[in-house]
Amino acid sequence: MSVFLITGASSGIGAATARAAAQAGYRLVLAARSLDRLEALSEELGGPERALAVRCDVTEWEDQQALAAKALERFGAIDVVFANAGFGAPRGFQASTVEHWRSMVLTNVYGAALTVRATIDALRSSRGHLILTGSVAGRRALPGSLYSATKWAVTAMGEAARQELDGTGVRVTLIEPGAVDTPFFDNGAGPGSLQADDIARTVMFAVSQPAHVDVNEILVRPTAQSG
Ligand code: NJP
Repeated sequence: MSVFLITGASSGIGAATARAAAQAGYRLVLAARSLDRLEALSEELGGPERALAVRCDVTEWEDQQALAAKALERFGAIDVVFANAGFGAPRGFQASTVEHWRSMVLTNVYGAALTVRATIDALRSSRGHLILTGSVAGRRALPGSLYSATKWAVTAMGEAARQELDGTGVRVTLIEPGAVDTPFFDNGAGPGSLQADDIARTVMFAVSQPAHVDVNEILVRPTAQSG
């Protein structure tokens, strides 16, 4: 059974993808800061032999190294890495707080890079698959949105990793969601938005392609999203 590691697995897109991957027969490594929620999900997916819950703050290099080490210790390989942890901020260059900005930039950009750094040797060994959660906002700039700038960085990171890994057998996919109804939004994503399961299916489409097919980007909007 192949091994699927997910950051931001305690909620939303990450949790939905964990359920879809378990359904497809993967063993899971579930990472986030909320260990209680990860353990509940692990139980739901068959317990720690099937889904290992690991507390990991993606902005902490020690946590990321320990995450990769625990995954390898438990399962012996890592086949898919889904660097998905992230969050947003209110738009406006005078909105939010500088502390929130700092945390968002560190999580969305530095955190994703640390996940790649911590797992890239394991991916090379398994000829595995790296998936990053970018955004529609990483493909077009949103007004007053530093969040959008962090996701442009993720877009670049995906392509940078793809070029570094070219020829190794490792595939790299950027998932670029539009509005998805998850706790990402304090007050819901609005009517007609995507559900986390819609993005989970997209991820599973990319990973289930034959080894010679690398789906590099998938941008998914709700049918009714203009921007
Ligand atoms: O949001 P949510 P989504 N270290 O809040 C984790 C992107 N996206 O599923 O640590 C480790 O349900 C947090 O866990 P916890 C978005 O930018 C979304 O929608 O326990 N984990 C939770 O599991 C993000 O990259 C939309 O609090 C950390 C998860 O991240 C990804 O989709 C649109 C962490 C967030 O789950 C998943 O977001 C789009 C840390 N330091 C892109 N900080 C959308 N929803 O519309 C947070 O284009 N997490």
